[in-house]
Amino acid sequence: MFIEMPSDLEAALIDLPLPTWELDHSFLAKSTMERYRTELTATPRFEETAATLRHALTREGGGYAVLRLGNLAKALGTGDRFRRLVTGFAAEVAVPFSPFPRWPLWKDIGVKVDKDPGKSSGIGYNAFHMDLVNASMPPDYITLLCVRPDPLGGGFSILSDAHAAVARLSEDCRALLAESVYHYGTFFDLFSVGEEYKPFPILDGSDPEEGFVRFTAKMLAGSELSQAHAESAGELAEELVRGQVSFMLQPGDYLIVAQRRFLHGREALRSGQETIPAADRRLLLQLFLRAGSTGGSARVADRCHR
Ligand SMILES: O=C(O)CCC(=O)C(=O)O
Ligand SMILES: [Fe+2]
Repeated sequence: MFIEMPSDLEAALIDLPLPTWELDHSFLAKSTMERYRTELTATPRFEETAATLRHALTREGGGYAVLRLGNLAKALGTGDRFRRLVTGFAAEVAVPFSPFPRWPLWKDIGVKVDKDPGKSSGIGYNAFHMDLVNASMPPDYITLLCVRPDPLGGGFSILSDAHAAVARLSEDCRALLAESVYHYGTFFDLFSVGEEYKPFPILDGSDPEEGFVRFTAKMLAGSELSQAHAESAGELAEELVRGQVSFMLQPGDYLIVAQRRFLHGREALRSGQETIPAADRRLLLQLFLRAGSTGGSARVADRCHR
């Protein structure tokens, strides 16, 4: 789901001076949320665009969207002014926050040639996963803002409807995925995502539509799961790939993914990354959102107005 910006909105946003944001612990401050909302709703067609965005994320079968902000990025650069506008759009969906004490809201995901290739800023295939899978309260939304795609042409984003993939599995397989035997990664120094969850069930059965499919294909490698549990997780990984969509994020594209609906990943970057200066390599900025009362009430308002 790609959402183009109306040109009169684009023009108004280029001239809109949003103030620096403030944080309240790890969350975007309520005063900033309100100020941004007041400024943004005064621009032409903003509310309609924000409603389209929320609808793409919450409609049946939906769960991700790409806001095309390339013209704004071109006009404003990708520094603070642009990031404030994008933060304003994010705040129309849910409350922006930073689980990493070291990073103020937006976190860089660059390219490191010597890192584990399958991980966040690695150069390889980043298999289907949800972010912060081993937290008791993972972020409701993950968002990725593309500053620069891979200049060599790799790094397609991949997405798959997690509940649709689960629905294609056998009942026996689903029963194994509902057992609390899975685990992944380490957990320390994280804000506002609850506690470490270990071991966890992939399917928690509480709400088949809205619950997390707590999965990362990365947990399949080298974990001491029983063969039956490992095979079930492997089948889910295969179904996710079978149902995947993929696309290349362009400069200024802003991808938002509802983690309760879709899992995400990345195709490998093209080989030859070490020949590209670090400053010219692919660069994404990551921001997480928590569906709090603001996002929730905004969504209820949408429904009433439609
Ligand atoms: O590089 C990408 O496109 C995705 C990165 C990612 O999923 C992550 O850092 O968790
Ligand atoms: Fe991720």
